Amino acid sequence: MKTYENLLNTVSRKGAAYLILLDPDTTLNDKLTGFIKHCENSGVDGFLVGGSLMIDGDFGDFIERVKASTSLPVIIFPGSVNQVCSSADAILFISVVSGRNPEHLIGKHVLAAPMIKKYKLEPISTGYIIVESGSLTTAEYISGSMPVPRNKPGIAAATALAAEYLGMKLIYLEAGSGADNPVTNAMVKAVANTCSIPVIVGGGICDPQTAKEKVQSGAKIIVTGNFFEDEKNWHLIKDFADAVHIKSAVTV
Ligand code: 1GP
Repeated sequence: MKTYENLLNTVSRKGAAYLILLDPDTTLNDKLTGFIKHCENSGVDGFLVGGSLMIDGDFGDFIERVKASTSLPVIIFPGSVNQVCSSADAILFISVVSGRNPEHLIGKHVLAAPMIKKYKLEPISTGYIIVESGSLTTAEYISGSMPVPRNKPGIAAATALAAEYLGMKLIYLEAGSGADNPVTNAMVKAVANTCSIPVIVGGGICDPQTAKEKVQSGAKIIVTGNFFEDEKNWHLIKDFADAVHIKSAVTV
């Protein structure tokens, strides 16, 4: 449970943790190491690595490149069973609890579990709630599941509570990568007030103020991906990290 406990420590010290999603299909090629160093120097707390398609290259190689570039936690955010590999620190063991597709509730897990054990990866059981965000997202399409309506926080809260009662360690409220709209503050509040496990919020967060609002609504981990695929935005990474770290801001 080392990586999970590290995350909880970060949340308790800083108020919330800020993770950057690295997608091997879209992230930066020869600029990867520079980007990771920039993230480290800007106060990012760790990296999620994963993608829905994995069209190019080798996922294991990509993880090794990331691990070689940082001492921060590197956590697999698997788009498929092929993305279970040995060199990461942990893997989000995701069940798409917003959907009713058995493959994403238990099927893929049966295939992945023996590999996770063999590689001695730390599995972090995560209830993944896909939220409708304006137009069909890759997460909705690939998982073959219906999202929670964005104006129904009660459904998200009940779903998250069920995931907690099933023993999951994190809730991930996902609007989808590149979402038109992030998950609403009302939904983040409803879920955070209902559950006692940490809530991750990601998808469509494109400015520090929005990240801060999600934390003020109760999110404990913020994830951004797409926004920093454009190098022109890199100078804002520290602003995002500072916005997420609400405790640090108060004590400085
Ligand atoms: C997607 O929540 C992550 O799974 C991040 O989304 O790429 O829109 O920041 P963005």
